[in-house]
Amino acid sequence: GQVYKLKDYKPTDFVVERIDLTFELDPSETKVVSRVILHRREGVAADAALVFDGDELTLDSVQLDGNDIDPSLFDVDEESLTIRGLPESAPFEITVNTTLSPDTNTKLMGLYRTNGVYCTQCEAEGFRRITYFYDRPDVLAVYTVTIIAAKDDAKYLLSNGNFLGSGNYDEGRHFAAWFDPHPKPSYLFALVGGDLGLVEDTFTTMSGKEVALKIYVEHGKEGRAGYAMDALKRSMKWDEEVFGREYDLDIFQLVAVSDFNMGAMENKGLNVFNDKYVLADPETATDADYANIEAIIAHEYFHNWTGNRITCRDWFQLCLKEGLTVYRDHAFSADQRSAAVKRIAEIRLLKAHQFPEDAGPLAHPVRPETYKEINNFYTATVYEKGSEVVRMIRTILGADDFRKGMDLYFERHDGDASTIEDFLACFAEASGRDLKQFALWYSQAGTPSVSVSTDWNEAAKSFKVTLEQSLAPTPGQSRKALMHIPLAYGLILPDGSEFNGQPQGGEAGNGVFHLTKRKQTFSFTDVPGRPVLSINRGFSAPVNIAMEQSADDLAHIARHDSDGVSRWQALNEQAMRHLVAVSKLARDGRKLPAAKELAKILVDTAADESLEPAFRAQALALPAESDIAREIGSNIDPDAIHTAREAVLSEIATAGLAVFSKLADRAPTGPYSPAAEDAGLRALAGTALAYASIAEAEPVRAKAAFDASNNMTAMTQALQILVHQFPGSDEAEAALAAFKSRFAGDALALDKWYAIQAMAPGAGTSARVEALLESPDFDRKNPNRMRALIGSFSAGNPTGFNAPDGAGYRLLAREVIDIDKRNPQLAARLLTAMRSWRSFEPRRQKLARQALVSIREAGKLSPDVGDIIERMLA
Ligand code: DPP
Ligand code: ZN
Repeated sequence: GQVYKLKDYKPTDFVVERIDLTFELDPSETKVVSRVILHRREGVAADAALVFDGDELTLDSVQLDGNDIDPSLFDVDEESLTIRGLPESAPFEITVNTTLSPDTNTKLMGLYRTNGVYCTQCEAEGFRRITYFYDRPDVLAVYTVTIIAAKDDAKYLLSNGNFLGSGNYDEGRHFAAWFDPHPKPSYLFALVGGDLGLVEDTFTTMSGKEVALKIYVEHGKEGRAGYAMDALKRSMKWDEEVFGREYDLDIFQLVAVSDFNMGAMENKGLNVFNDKYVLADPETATDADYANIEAIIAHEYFHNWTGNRITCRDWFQLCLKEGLTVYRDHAFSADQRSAAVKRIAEIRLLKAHQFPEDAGPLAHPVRPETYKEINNFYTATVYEKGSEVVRMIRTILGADDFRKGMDLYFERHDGDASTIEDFLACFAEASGRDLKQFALWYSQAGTPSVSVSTDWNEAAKSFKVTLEQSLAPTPGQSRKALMHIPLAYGLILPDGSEFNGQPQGGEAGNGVFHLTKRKQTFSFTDVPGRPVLSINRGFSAPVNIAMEQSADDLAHIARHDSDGVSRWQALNEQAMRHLVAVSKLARDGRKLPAAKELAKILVDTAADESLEPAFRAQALALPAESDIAREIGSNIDPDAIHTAREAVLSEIATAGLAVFSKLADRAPTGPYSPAAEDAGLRALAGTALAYASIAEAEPVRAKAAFDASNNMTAMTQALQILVHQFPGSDEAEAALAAFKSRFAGDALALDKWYAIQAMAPGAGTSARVEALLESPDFDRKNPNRMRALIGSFSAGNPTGFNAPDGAGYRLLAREVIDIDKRNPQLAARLLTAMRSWRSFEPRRQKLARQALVSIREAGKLSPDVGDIIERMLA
């Protein structure tokens, strides 16, 4: 396939002025008429042809200013429509007539049907599956859309922008028309047609304009849209208060659909959502679901400014809108909930998903410089690391200059298709800082390492901190330049207070070391007593820290750091060290030492009523098996890690049984509220229930909790304990059966039932997954269901997926090959679960390679899967 390169960017030869679309919806023969007004860009040769993108289209006819174009003047191939002989300077109109079959569109890109509802997904390159057009983000146009459909097939006919009107069309059909005054790229186009339930509200913007808010869901699910509506209104208010951004249409619509490749899509004024991120009630959604809904509703809404009003010049700039919008949704969630607990969850997620990506064959810069298939770049690096980079800009500039830079960005680039250079220039200008070295965060892949050493001179009362940075080669980047790494720090004195003196040796204002050279030493004088260094506080930079720090020093940080996130980091670090050490011993078949100290500090934390319950739950959640594997880095034996981690869990559980059995009963008892406080109590109760069950080695307590549960959070906590810790027990099987019959017909709830079973540890799980795949109600076409079963198994079950006989790898390979025929984007995404295959011990590596090779040899692969396979095997 073709390789696209950032440096090859070139504007189009023709400029689009406006586009009018008419759809006659039909399940198998939808007619699309696209009328586009264009003119030749100044300086473009008079004989330059117009080349529109297209993909799997049936072209019926094409006209120039209303007359059929002579066949000698246009060509159609697999991916384009080329028209020659166009006017030299005058504007002209091209009309393209295409026919589509939404019912057979299984890629879920372009116009498709889900549960009888017509819907579109155009990002990144889906619009070219609707009509021939300049399907690229730098072509902005004003859209008018008319939709015609049978009344009984599609009651609501929706598109972007403001409503123009509707009425009867002909026998049994009606129409609706929409006009979006904001010029937009084609990837933000959307259309929905269907018979849906509607939930309505309004929002009054800061300038007093009333906006109609409409959420469309499947009939019967209206009662589950309330939380999403509430989150939407809070998002709209927050963006006004924190970023000064006001909504800009008369109406904001959101449609929940059950078959969707992504989480959601920010189409202008008409967001389309995976229903998993809209629908919630206490009976069917967990606290985590509520938090995700809040975050994703906010994320898509915030795109209205960071993404839609200011969009990307090309897909290399994807992080311009995604990294920035993730940063904004993180800030929103932090304001709505406990900021420390939210940050801890972000750090966990970044390390679990982005760090392994950056350390393996799929590593790429936050702004990639080449791609073969853009769908494969909606990654943790572009999103999560992209957000961290924006967060670092704020750390370096401070809150005030950061806001000034954002204001300037909005003011200067409103209506533009922009670049990272444009974005950075606003911050440089607003703050007077040179961000050239900092910009390397966008172009250099890989997670930097910073080694830290300290030197305390008791006689001189001086303390030195030496920092040294390095960055390993990544695919296509063998040499790396030195980066600007902002490391927040604190010096904690023996009495727990903080030392405030400023160091010599480099820039270090506001509690941040600015590491800009390979090696730098920061020297503090007049320090009253030996301080403990708390480094990379709050994870100010997404780096690996290498530092010899004693257990006592870590415990000192965990007890005294003024920053809650740092206290968690210290506890987590202590747990991680122990787990890595015992995992290596287990791999070598050696006896495992006790975890007394770790158990004590964790049990003390659990019992400490001065700490937030959610924080205690995070502290008690040991690093996952995959986190330990990442830390070990090579020659990984997942079974050894599992054995070692289970032993540690059991020791903590036994040491703290009295505390845990008390906490397990402390979930809130009143009516369910998804608010952070109650969710925190439930998280702690669930964690405590798990520990207590381990200590007791009996499923009775968890089964009682399952039977007594009156919300999905408590229910899945108990179910998971039963299925993972007591597999095959009568209690586990009874709970699974009860769950399944209670939620039969509720796809989102059943997804949890599949996921919990798929993540049950042990080599036996692949047989269970095989059996579940064959169950009669298993819908292979639904992406949520495939992710729940195959995705949870391959990405969330280290011992099951990496079973020593290779059965897990073979299962995934077979499914990827099969899914690829219908939905390449989903197939490629599921396949990335194998990105760290080279870090396993030799036997598993060999089996993993065989599975990957079997995909490569399977015949015709999609560009999506082909690209991932090629990079993973390179
Ligand atoms: N819908 C995806 C997101 O919002 C892609 N834009 O991140
Ligand atoms: Zn986004």
